[in-house]
Amino acid sequence: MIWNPRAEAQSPTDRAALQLTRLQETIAWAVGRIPFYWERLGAARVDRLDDLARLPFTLKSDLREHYPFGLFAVPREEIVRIHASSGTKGKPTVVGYTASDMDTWREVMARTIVAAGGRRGDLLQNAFGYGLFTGGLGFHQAAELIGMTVVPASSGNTARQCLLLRDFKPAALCATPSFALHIAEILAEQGSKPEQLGLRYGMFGAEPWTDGVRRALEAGLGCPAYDIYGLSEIIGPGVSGECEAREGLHIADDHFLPEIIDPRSGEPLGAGQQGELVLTTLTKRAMPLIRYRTGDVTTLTTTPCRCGRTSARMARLVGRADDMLIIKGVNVYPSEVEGALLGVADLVPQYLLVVDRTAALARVEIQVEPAAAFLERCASVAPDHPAVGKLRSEVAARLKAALGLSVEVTLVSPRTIPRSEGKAVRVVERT
Ligand code: DLL
Repeated sequence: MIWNPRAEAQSPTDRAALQLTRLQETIAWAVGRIPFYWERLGAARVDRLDDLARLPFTLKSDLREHYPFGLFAVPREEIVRIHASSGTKGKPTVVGYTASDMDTWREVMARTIVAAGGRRGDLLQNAFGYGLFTGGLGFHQAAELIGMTVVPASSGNTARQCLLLRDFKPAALCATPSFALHIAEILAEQGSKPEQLGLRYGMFGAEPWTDGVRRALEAGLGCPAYDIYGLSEIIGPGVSGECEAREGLHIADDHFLPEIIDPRSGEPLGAGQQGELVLTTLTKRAMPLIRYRTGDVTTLTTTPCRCGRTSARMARLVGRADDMLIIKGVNVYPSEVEGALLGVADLVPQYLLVVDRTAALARVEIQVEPAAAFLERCASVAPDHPAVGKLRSEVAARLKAALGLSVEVTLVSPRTIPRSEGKAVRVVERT
């Protein structure tokens, strides 16, 4: 089922015409109302979509420099909602929405929920955090629009989440993939069988996750897992999401125009080439953004999808350009480490990458935890136990093959690696 067939299955030619009109309107709106864009873009003219590539980028630092409300295009009184991203590096990034932006957000999020299987009347357990983070409310308001029953569980309190899953029997669960893994782990400990839960679909996002985590979630929760992407600066969740084909995430490109650029040179890259995703909002009124560098690394495709939606699709994210670690001259994304680890049956799907740069040559340690089956066989994580040695060598060999990097593997006791209730921290750098 398609939530809005007229928009989602629109012919590519009609959509391109719509995108151009909306782009011109957005530029005029931003230049006329936001001093930052007036100075940046002045008399810039866009006669064709390709002309966009000549305009300057907007960076996250531009948002920080205009903290908190300096990039709003409307008086504060016309803003009906404010959200902010977590701000691990200083002040949070603040975003605002007009009433019409809220309609847009509900619309694009409704599309992604329906693409994942959401239907009127379904019960949704929403385990994304409510608050300044866009996850909780982003799902909540769209699920209500569809006519679903929302359980606003919010993040955290894993035992309560498990109780609600067992007693309410929701059709769907949404959460960060790392928190959902933790929920699945506790359910298994409590002896709940995935098929008894009766979940029909799960919607996960807000952090990078691999197909290995997808398989672990599907096994642990007993339902297909769909990837949903978004970022507060652009709108929140709902920028893109997977359909039942799960061959890329459909971008709501009548609202957000995607480009892929080379993160070093800033030059545009073609379809199928991996690079940094740049997004331009086409309908946002409170805080339009032109050529916003997301920092997220992916590829774009416009090949037809069997679901009938005609939008551009993006591949599952490799990670963020700034999450890429350079270790002994080798470029490593945490997601590649995860991909290599998750094929090992004797490990639980949790890891911590510790990069110690205090010595001249960086030392990399990967901490992994044994699965219950391994502990039943050998009841030890001591490094000198032969089975532990064998497991450590297997993991080291896999990482070497996947990353070309020698990594020290430590098997830690069960539950040593901190479990996430929101966005997981998988990398610790000591400098
Ligand atoms: O994480 C919005 C969101 C909420 C998306 C719920 C999906 C579900 P921010 O907190 O602003 O917004 O963080 C945005 O998170 O630039 C990506 O680096 C990362 N991210 C979001 N979705 C995915 C995903 C929300 N599906 C940043 N896969 C983005 C990988 C993701 N990374």
